[in-house]
Amino acid sequence: MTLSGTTVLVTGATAGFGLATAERFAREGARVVVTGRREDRLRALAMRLGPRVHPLAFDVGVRAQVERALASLPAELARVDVLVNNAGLALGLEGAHRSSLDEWDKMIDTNCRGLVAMTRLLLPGMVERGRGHVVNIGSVAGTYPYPGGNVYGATKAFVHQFTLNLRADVVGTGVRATCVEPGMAETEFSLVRFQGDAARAKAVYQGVTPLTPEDVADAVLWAVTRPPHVNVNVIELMAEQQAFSPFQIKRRS
Ligand code: NDP
Ligand code: 8X3
Repeated sequence: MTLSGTTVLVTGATAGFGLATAERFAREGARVVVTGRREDRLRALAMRLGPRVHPLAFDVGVRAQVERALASLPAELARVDVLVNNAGLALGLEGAHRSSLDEWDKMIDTNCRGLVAMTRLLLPGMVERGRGHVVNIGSVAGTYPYPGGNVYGATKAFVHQFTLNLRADVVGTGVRATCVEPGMAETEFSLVRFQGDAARAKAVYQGVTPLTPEDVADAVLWAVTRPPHVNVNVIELMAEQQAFSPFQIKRRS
């Protein structure tokens, strides 16, 4: 499947998976709309990758901004063929009884509300044209619980189920939906989670070869470039050095 003539919109393209995915699709010949809040990074990316890359700065968690941004797209970019809903974040690693409710709200606004708004606004055009692909970035945290994962993991469980329910709704229309669910990967993710504490963020990847943003971009590209009769529902990938933990048993002394 060739990507030239295809318009791809990637949310959260200023760093990490989104940046690698935007670069990858641009290299493959697609027109790419790159989004995020940090406009300077988007402009620099567009300058670097050339005229097929269009920067569009907005906060995905604020519906009015999403609506305004999408309405501002020039006609040739408004027909989005591939939507990569990647923008997202984890904040904090406290137990649920000590977490910040503001941080919980922010994760829900970005990871769930933002993804839902993007999808709802772009999906009708895809269905009308009989072609399109929504790729949602979930996480292994949506399947496997871990201490402090509380709302972050729950938002990713939402992303997983929303993707499957999307499939149930658009089946047979030519529109596809995929959830890509990575494990630990070194990006700005931990820096954001720990509010800029670089030492704490670095420690997360100590002694581990984590996934890279390019590994995730590969998975997205692979799902999108399957023949049109194939829908890849879910891709779960982890670093070889990451796996699942046993149940915790707190024994009475
Ligand atoms: P990064 O922090 O490196 O990148 C996150 C991207 O999301 C940035 O481009 C950021 O742009 C954007 N973003 C965050 N909040 C908003 C917002 N409110 N509006 C618009 N854009 C926003 O993290 P990753 O690349 O690691 O994360 C990408 C996705 O992958 C997330 O959904 C994350 O949950 C998920 N994930 C990450 C894993 C990991 O271990 N790294 C593993 C599994 C899933 P800006 O700040 O400019 O707005
Ligand atoms: C990010 C992966 O395991 O740090 O979604 O939660 S993890």
